[in-house]
Amino acid sequence: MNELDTLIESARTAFAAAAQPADLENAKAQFLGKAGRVTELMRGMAALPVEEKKSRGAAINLAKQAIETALVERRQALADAELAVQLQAEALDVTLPGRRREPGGLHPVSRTLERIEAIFSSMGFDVADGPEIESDWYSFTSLNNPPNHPARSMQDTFYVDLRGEDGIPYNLRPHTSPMQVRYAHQHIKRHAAAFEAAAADPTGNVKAPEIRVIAPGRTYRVDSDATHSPMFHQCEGLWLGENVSFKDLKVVFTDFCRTFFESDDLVLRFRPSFFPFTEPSAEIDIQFQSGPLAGRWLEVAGSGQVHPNVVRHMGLDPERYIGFAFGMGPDRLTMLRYGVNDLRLFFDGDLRFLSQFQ
Ligand code: 2U9
Repeated sequence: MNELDTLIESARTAFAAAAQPADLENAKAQFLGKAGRVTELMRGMAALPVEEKKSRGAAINLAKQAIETALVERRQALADAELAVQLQAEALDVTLPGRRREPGGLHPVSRTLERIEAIFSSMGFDVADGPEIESDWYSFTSLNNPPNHPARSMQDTFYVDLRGEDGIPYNLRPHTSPMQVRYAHQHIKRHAAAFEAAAADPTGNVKAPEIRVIAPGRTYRVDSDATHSPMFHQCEGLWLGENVSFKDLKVVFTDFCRTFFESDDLVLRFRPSFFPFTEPSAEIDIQFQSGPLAGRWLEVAGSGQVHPNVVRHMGLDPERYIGFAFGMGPDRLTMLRYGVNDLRLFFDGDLRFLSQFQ
């Protein structure tokens, strides 16, 4: 092997030994750089006789080209290896299952609220919705709560840091009844001509449109255990007219319970009770005749004939307008319907529980 072949061979070996691009550039300098071996050989030609210079120059050039080719090949090999490592590191397993979006669904209590709304709508009730932050007048005074009633205390009701015109802080509504008082005010305004005509008619034959409304929604009380949550749901109902009686309450509520629980032989019991906003008042219990809850009396609602003071606060004459109201807890109705024994499960947001209702 001649001197030039040996040089090419040692360049190839040096390039092959370079594990990194920077090592390779250092190796290149040893052979092709200003002080490199090839440059040295070129300089050595100066001492040669003219006739030898040509062939020697051509041979050195060939050797130089061979070294440059080896360099380019090694550069490419290092770049390929680097790319291969990167591809390996960033490899995607296209056989992994995708991140699917699970189908969502309505919260069980929302399903109950929709059911209640559908049933009462079919009986001609409007559905009213309104503020959850209420004034003292709407939450308590309009509903015939005396000024010192314990429901007004901070042990029972949440207050916000904002006072109404009366100087009393606003509260988080403890029931949805204020909404029905608001609804009555709107209803009377909307049908003002009819109410005036009815009031002016000496025969009593002219009637204003009745108030028939339910108010479902969130309510708040200072209370927390397995059967009470500081935020809970209520649905109250109100039917006021000139000839609406307790009999109508019994018919409406029996029909509602039988439809809601899909149980035609379910029976109701009205038990005397007391509420400031109704007089007389009654608790409503139901009894299933079959199924897991058969035979037990279960309390599902409160009710009563609307108190004359409340009728007056709604803007109506209690000598003329009479009717009934009721209130129930959709959370409790949901527990009964699905056999859930801890109210807190509804508000923990645990999908293992919630997804069972889809
Ligand atoms: C107006 C006048 C009267 C609504 C009524 C009840 C009886 C009642 C409870 C049931 C379960 C609340 O969620 S609960 O704890 N409610 O017992 N509510 S009568 O009476 C009204 C409503 C509006 C204008």
